[in-house]
Amino acid sequence: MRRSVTTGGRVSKDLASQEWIGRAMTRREDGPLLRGAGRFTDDLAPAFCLVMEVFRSPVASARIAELDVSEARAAEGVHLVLTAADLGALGASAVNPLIAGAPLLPMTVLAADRVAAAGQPVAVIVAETRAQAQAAGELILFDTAPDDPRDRSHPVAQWRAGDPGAAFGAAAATVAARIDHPRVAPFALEPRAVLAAPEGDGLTVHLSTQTPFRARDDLARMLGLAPAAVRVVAPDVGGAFGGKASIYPEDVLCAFAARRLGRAVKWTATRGEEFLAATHGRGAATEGRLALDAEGRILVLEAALDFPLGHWTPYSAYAPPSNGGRILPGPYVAGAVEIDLAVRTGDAPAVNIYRGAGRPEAAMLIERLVDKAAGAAGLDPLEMRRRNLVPASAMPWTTATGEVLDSGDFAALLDRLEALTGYASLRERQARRRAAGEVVGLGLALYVEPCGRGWETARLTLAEDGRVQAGTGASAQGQGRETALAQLLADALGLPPERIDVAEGDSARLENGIGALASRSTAIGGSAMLRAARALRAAVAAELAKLRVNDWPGWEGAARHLAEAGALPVTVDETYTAPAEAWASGAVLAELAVDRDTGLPTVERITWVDDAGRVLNPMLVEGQLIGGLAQGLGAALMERLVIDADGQLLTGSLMDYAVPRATDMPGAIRLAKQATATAANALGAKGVGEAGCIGVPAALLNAAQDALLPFTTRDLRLPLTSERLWRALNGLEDET
Ligand code: SMO
Repeated sequence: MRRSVTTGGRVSKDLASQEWIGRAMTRREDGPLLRGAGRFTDDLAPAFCLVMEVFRSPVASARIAELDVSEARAAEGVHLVLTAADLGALGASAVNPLIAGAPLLPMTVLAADRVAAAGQPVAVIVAETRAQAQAAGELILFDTAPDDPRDRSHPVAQWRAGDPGAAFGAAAATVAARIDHPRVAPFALEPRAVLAAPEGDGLTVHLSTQTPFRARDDLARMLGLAPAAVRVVAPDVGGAFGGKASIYPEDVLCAFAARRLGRAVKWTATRGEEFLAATHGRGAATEGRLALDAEGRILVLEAALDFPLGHWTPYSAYAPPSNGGRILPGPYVAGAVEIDLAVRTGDAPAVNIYRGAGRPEAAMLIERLVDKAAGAAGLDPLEMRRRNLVPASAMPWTTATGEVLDSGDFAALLDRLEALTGYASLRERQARRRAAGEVVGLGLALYVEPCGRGWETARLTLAEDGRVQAGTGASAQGQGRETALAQLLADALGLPPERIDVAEGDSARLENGIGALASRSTAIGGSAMLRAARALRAAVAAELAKLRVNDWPGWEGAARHLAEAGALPVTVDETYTAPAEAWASGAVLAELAVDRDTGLPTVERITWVDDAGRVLNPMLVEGQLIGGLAQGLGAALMERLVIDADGQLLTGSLMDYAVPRATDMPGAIRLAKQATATAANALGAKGVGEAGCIGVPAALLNAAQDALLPFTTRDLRLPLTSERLWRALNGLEDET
């Protein structure tokens, strides 16, 4: 038989054809979702399932003086009430130690002596119905005494390169910027939900999660079970964005209650609980300075970054601060750097990853500084960038923070953006509109999006019916992964996609896996699948050879031969570890108008050139880019969680917290692709999932500052609401 299995590792050798990859195939996932036949965790209603409600502290920073649940326990329909005293010793939640020596604060499942944040779980009630559980919650006696608020800053990391002091001394100009990122909600359309059911000696847990295997390991450790005794299934998941990447107290409590009662128990968050008690995103205070030479080249980048953590550290809590520091130079050559990173612990809701996870914070600070530097150097912002970009010929490039940019052509991104937008004529048009009294700005931003570190798993089975069944550790929450991997496998195996089933989101299906996060799942999960396809071809060929079938009979023929010999199913497992991190990149131009009388911002157009390497399905990529753009626009223009001095969340509903709606989207979005090759993974793919949250807010902030340049040069505060823009237009200070 002909076999194309090689050891060279070049992607082309692993693909029998290139017929399906690159096609804008319709998502196979969409039919059931559009017909209302999707099955989310809250849709699952096993017989005799009980309902859990969480009793939360109404205050922050307080000692618990009284907690009496006896009346609640006796209430109608109530099966169980749990307080911290009832839990006994639980295992600790895990934290990814991305920054050596940084404080790790395991979750408090139920507050025992002290509450740090309002909304922190104090007790849970398990009852026949939600109404009964809520009524019983009213019977809980809870009294607190105020305690001093805790707030502590911890210096955790520094990046130093070159001689920053000397560079500042020799500088022709210096610029500084400060950006405070509001806390925001990761805001998945589907709130968190968990359904735990006893299963033999263990548990089956349906969970709205982006990391089922990690949830399995965490639940097992915290409940004192073997990982194999816990099965976590992520059914349809309605978005996650980092907010469902780490285990929560409610997940542990639901599983604990199900084991205690020997009954299925379900908990579904309300929207209010999501704002209050799901992890938050962003919230960092960032300051930076650039020193420039006489030609506008960056001599040194100096920054102080202060990232909030809150009162516990979820698994990925250190991803935002770590990314915020290491990515800060972005696509630019910075001769020297001096970056200080601190994290803040204390009485506030926990902050975890949210789409971008430190990348947006880094991009916004460096892009704002570069725009200010352009002003100081008397250069157009586009020319300023051109002078400072890492050249494609220098790839792989080690940045001043020690990161290795594997690939990319930033100058080509900028050239393409300039050509697509007719940049020079846009500047002329802006001048004409300004002269006519309009408030209009152009904002540029480049970004890098590191993605695809680490490992992911894949399993392939040639089944008895001749179909290929694929299982991936890279789960999905609406990305269309099943469609994309079927396309990849179709080319890798030489089979039409309809003959390939793809499944994800079930810890029983594979030994292990990671999930969907960090813009990594196509790059790493796809590479694992590519290697599994190679292994399946080899395994099937070996089985055929035993039967003395030496000419490749095609997949149907192979299945027939092997079925007759009783040799099916044939299953292979692959764990793929990427040899390096892939760096996606892009360039964005935002055109923004601000109403002179009301301050209302209108995003007239976004033009965006993105480099994601090899693309499996351009329609899915476009969906990721536009979805990320919407969330990036929300962060820049409207989203802000407000916690007052007493620790009360003032923005706990959609009446108070603005998320972008269809009418807030730009008047026009123009997307263009550039693909530079990467050898950082077998597939040659880079990420796109977070790109919109990274480049778009930075471009919008620069556009707003540019629009207001005739009125003020002060650093605008985020989000760029109409009130703030109106105040800036009228020379008034911000009120809040
Ligand atoms: S913020 Mo993403 O889900 O790594």
